[in-house]
Amino acid sequence: MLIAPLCLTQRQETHRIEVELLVKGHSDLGEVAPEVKASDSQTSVAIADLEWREMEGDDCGFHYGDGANEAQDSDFPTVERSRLQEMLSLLGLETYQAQKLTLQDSLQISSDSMKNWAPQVPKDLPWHFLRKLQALNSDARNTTMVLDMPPDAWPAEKESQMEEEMIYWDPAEDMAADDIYSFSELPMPDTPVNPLDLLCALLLSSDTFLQQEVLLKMSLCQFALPLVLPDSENHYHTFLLWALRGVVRTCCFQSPRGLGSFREDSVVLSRVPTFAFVRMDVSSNSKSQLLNAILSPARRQWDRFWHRDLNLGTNSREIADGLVEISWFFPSGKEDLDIFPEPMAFLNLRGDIGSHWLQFKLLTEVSSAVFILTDNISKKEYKLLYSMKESTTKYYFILSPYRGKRNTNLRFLNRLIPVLKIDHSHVLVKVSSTDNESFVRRIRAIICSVARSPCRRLSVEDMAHAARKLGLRIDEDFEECQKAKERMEKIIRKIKDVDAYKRDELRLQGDPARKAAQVEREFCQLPWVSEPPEKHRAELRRRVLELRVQQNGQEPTSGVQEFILGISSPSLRERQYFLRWMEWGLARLGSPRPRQPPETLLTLRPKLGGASDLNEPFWPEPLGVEHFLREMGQFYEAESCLVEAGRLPAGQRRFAHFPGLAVELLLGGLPLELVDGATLSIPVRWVTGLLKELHVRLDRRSRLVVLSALGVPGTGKSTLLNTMFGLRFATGRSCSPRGSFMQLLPVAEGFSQDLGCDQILVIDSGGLISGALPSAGDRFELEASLATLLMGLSNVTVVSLAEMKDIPPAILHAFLRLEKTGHMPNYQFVYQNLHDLSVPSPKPRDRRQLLDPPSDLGRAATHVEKQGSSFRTLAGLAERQHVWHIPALWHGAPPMAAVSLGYSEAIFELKRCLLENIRNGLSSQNQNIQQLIELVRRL
Ligand SMILES: Nc1nc2c(ncn2[C@@H]2O[C@H](COP(=O)(O)OP(=O)(O)O)[C@@H](O)[C@H]2O)c(=O)[nH]1
Ligand SMILES: [Mg+2]
Repeated sequence: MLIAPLCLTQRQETHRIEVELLVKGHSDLGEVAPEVKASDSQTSVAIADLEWREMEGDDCGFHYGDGANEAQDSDFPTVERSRLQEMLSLLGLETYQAQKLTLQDSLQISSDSMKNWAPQVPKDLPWHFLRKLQALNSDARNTTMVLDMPPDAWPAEKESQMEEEMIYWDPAEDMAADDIYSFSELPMPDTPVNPLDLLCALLLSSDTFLQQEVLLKMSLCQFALPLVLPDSENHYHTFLLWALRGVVRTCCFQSPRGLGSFREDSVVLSRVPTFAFVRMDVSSNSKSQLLNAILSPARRQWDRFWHRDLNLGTNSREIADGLVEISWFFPSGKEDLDIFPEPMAFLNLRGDIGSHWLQFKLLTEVSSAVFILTDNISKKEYKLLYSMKESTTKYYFILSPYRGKRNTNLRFLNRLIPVLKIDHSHVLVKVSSTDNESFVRRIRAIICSVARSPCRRLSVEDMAHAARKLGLRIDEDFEECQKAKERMEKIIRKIKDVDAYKRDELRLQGDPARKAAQVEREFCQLPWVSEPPEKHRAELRRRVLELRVQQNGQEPTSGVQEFILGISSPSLRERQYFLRWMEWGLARLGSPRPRQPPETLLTLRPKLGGASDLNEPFWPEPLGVEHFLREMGQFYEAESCLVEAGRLPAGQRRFAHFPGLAVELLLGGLPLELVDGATLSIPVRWVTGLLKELHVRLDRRSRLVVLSALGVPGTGKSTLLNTMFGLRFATGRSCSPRGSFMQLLPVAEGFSQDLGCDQILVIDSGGLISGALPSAGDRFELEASLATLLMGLSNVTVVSLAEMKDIPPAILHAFLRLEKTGHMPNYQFVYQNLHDLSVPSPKPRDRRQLLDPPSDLGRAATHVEKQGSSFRTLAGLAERQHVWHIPALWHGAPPMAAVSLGYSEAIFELKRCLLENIRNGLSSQNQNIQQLIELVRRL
């Protein structure tokens, strides 16, 4: 069925006639040129090229280009080449063509990290984008600059365009003559760069890891993601498979029994119906706006796809034509919110299909349906689409016909209908008088019916196969990455059952490690008991040594050896690829991973937190890279213990190089485990080894500030740290790792003098502190001592709390213990609103009364007083406290929600405050690594 407006004005009447003509199939097709002969072979590069060459012969006015063969075309128009060069130099990115921008570059702390600066010149734009994106700020795509830029920052082309405009300006036309003078004084347009150009230029200047990070952050902001990155300069378009791999989504799947379950998976793996939206020649309807409307729930417009109405005065695209973007819909399981019943993907090709034929071909091969928006279907468009006659996708047209071309449109459209095997219901007319809402509803209905029918369902991985066949470059297809993947597969193939693997292959972590940790803990607690008998000490020492001898008698198993080979590859990039592959490979082991919404987790915790068995995990720990590193740590620990005890000559050490390997990974951005999540203890020799190695590697730049986040799991600690600094702590998984992890943030050389340190060591306490009550006995003791340890190491501590919940007693306890020792980190209490915006949160003033930290402190004091601590300390603590209330993370309902601007801005303010405190030296003395090693040993 065609869209036939119900109530017709005179103008609409014209369209009605068109519609009827279309339905009846009337047309005169006499003068259509001979059909283009396509060979029987499958759609291939050669045909695409042949087709457009044939068309070139016609008097078509302009030529369809960008056939696949352009990829090899050496005399590609030089205009294109210079356009990219110009854009890169305008944005200050030309230096990153040989040596690409890396993830570590983007993490550096500099004076800019503290400023909420707005870009002033085009060269600021990439950095502005990266910083805003790192902070998950939905404003990142805004390319508005605050000041006029110097004229010499303008690209030559634009200047000449402006000159032309000045010369040919006709003052008599519609401007008074003296307006010409004011014209020359008008400020330059405030957005000289199209945001899509900025994105393309930045991605072309970034290495694959930074690309991955950019896409991950963009997905959290719910921006559409680039799928095919055009590069006209090098005549290579890149399909971004690797870059998309890191994007993980949680969504609700309807089980056959009607129960919704949450599953977490990488977006490149799920096979979902895919709908492509493309423009042919010109279209008065905006594709991106239409897509945004289709994807936005009722009354809440969210602009996933950037479109020209978003920023005022935006320039046209210079280099981003040919970009294919992808966005997904994921159901939340709440019927009233879900636009579609199942996950779907949407593709958007920027630019016209004739000039981006290769991309268009790809889309027709991977989509369940293709929507073509156009105003014109003339001979050349007819021929173009005729060549798709073998295509098996479903085509739909969205027309906004020019009056004058009505008949031509109809003629060619009617001929296309049998060619593309469609009927009149596939032709929709949208003119300015069409009611937008009902039009969007109609498209959604079409999408739903296609998805219900047996349609093509491809994953992004499948799409990459198709792209490879068409001659596109896949970002994963090079040796280092593939070698790393093979190594990962070699390890993963052997893992049939995670528990059995942990037991058989990661042997040192089992009982021996747990027992050793237990005995060492006892040993450490001895000084608290007055005058322990020397005999007891010796006995404990003997037991530890026995266990370590046992451990040291083992050999690393084949899986561990393969892992060690992977991380000791001489190529830094191969090592990094290997780690990422391992992370994903291991994450998929138990997949599809069931997941509980965060709210459920939080309510479950108090019960679990009461568990008194220290070795009983709160939830099963998934197998991760940290287990392999932990195993290495145990080998090192056992060996060092024997060397210390004189039972092994230092010359016979086999694992002395392990800390060096791990530190390389830390420097490359991998979070390293500090407190072992299985034994809930610090492997002291291993950590000391790591820090010593770090000291050597950092050379003279090793002044360190330690910043930690403490709190109950699920209160958003990791999300907070990641948003604040662009780190990679595991978040949101129902079974995230239990141990605490550290990551290193380099401070820019020019800023370290000002900040007073060269590195910031960030510690995420993970799932250590469950909120156990003092009545939980040993469990509480353990948590309190771990909290003391982490806070003792820190200069700055963020205590993350859920609104309406008390401060975990273990943390309060740690405060009191530390007060006694005289070390007190600078601390901030952060209350996180763990509900989304749809649940009204208490107003700030009410909250203050609801959550009264002093009363929490009072309660804790009652407990601590028993141990002889004074209430005065606590009162002092309460006075000096710093309390933050962070707005809800999500704007809307996950999984379709974007990070809220309020959250992002609040986190930025907190970051600024923390850095300010570090700079002002409010935190206790900044230390070097040597002192930190001392602290670890002492605490
Ligand atoms: N509604 C809401 N959810 C949050 C907030 N912060 C984190 N989350 C979600 O809560 C879950 C746990 O967050 P995570 O950072 O891993 O918490 P952690 O265990 O304390 O490190 C994740 O799914 C987050 O997306 C918040 O401020 N509001
Ligand atoms: Mg966490």
